[in-house]
Amino acid sequence: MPLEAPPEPAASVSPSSWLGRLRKGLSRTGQTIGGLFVGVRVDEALFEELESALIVADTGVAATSMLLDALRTRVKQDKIEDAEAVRQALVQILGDHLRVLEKPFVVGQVTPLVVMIAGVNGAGKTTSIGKLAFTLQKQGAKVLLAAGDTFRAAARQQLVEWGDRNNVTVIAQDGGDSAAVAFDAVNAGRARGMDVVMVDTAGRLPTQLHLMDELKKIRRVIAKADPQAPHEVLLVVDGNTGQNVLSQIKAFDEAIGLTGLIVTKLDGTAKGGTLAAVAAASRGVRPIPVYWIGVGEGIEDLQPFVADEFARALVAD
Ligand SMILES: Nc1nc2c(ncn2[C@@H]2O[C@H](COP(=O)(O)OP(=O)(O)OP(=O)(O)O)[C@@H](O)[C@H]2O)c(=O)[nH]1
Ligand SMILES: [Mg+2]
Repeated sequence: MPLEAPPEPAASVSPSSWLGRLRKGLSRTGQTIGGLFVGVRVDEALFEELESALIVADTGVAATSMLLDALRTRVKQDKIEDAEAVRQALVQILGDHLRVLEKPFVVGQVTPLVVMIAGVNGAGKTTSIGKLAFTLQKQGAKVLLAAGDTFRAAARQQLVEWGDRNNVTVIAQDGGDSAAVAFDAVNAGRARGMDVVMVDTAGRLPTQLHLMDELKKIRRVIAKADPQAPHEVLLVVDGNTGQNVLSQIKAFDEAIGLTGLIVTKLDGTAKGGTLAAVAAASRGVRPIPVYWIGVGEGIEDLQPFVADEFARALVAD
């Protein structure tokens, strides 16, 4: 049975506070996208400015031209003459464009839900696991963590600290094999009636083929503990990565079959357009949803991705 809906957020994590951080991050382009629409006429110059601003925000050429075409059509059809109304139309069009990436992260249909986390070095994997443990626990889920990053003792320690903060158990081995840690964790998760088992892994570049092979092995060994697992294979990407994120997604997807993304550090990036590029690249292929976005370093700084909210933040007035 699906777990109950999450409780209302506390005042300290009101949507306005994290949306504010998201907006502030996304507006670091010097000139904000929303700012383009203030006190100007609706003419070709506005569309040109908008095109550059979207490119600067790393929206990519394909998504930028899709969005601009849709906006021009809308402006013409609806005979929009007011710049603020154009901004609002863009928010709507961008929200619709991003919706392909929106999908709720469902916990409780299988137990334990085994979640494998991968990504390049420093993307925010371990931090996101810590935040996610907090979020899922708040929804009533029993969570177990696996310190699959066995390369560095400090990495293990970092996850153990997140475990302490959340009061959840962390399965770890001294210098052991990461696939073995993951295997133990899935078995322990089942034996202890856990709802979610999250497996951290060491950072790696898609070009480090032996490390990509190791990731495949971790996936295979998890399936030996539970043939249906891992149920979720998440790639954590740094929101500052820009267009390179597309090749990261492709490489990790080919290696381990991704089911979703976590996009971090959106509180400090001017590259929010990247998600529009990801959405454009998802057209006609299996989209890999963005389950969560990271908007800070704190335990509560993880939010579900909501296309309309993101569009509003990116094109804030
Ligand atoms: N501002 C901000 N910082 C973040 C966010 N997510 C992670 N970080 C920071 O990014 C840094 C790296 O985070 P980690 O969680 O250690 O990244 P990792 O992917 O586990 O790194 P490796 O295990 O070394 O590959 C830390 O300083 C985090 O606090 C976020 O959403 N916003
Ligand atoms: Mg880590």
